[in-house]
Amino acid sequence: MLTIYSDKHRLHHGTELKDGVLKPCVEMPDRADTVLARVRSAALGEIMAPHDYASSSYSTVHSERYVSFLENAWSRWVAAGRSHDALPLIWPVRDLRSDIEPDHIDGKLGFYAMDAGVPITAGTWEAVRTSANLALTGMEAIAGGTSSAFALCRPPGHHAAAEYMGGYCYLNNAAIAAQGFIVKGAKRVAVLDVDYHHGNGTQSIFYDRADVLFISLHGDPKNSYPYFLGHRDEQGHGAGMGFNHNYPLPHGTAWDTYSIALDDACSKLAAYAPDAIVISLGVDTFKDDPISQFKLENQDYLRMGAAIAGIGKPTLFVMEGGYMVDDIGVNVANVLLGFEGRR
Ligand code: Q9C
Ligand code: ZN
Repeated sequence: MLTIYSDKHRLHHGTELKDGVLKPCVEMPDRADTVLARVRSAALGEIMAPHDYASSSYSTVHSERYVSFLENAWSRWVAAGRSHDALPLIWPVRDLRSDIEPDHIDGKLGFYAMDAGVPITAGTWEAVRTSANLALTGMEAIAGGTSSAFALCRPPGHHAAAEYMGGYCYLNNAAIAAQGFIVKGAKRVAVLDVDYHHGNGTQSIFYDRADVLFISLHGDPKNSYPYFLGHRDEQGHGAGMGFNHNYPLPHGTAWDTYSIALDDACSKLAAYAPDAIVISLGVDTFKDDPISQFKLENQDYLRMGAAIAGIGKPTLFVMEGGYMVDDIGVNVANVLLGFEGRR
């Protein structure tokens, strides 16, 4: 399988507010390095660099003012006299106004963020745009006839919506790729999100559309981040009604339960007959993940890949979460090897 990768992810490493303390993000550069090392040692296939794309390529799913905010946030922060990572500290919840964008960077950060897990540093924008470019490059390879590809994205993307960042995500790489397929002429595209956390950003972006099916398997939001989206009754809106499916699963879910939901999701995907499938590939469903609560084992990821291959469509894998650094290389490669019918 073709892998698309860039070292530029290393430009992004920041701090998050976690357990009441500012700490280095668990979403760290070592993650991508481990995955790349395993892609090499498993001889998965060619590794290529991303093409460059203009910022307007991301405005297919994000608003122009949000992309412009991301591009300029660090220089605004520095101009306000700050030198540590930029983090939001105030949000326009419920009856506060969100119809007027603040001018001050402190107001903008809260306006465009859902939590304090999205630090902006000097190198963040370059890493973020390169991550989206990896997904676009993989999409173009598949649109050009390649049957599958793996975009080794970092930072991840599925919590980012049209106008907000959150959960280590800034641009929604999977959504940008899915929309890219549509722009290139696909009639229907499906996104299957297997990250432990609900893909709230991707759901939000495609919620009122029938041409992009979104299916997510994740920790029940009653007890797992992002808490405020991902329930079973969210099935789409307007033309999109019936094209959004959530499978919230309890803490402790292991392969026996997970695979039943995955098989059901794969049947829905096959019935939709998409021209292409985008997999939001998080492996934070692993039993030893430090921030998640499922119990999948190394070998289960081979089975996950085989189940996805069973749908039989051109497939773009886009890296999302997974924080047990020692195992994410093995687990990601197992999905890709399982997809290819290799062991
Ligand atoms: N510090 C992904 O797996 N943690 N994101 C709390 C505030 C949220 C996980 C954030 C975990 C987000 C892509
Ligand atoms: Zn996750």
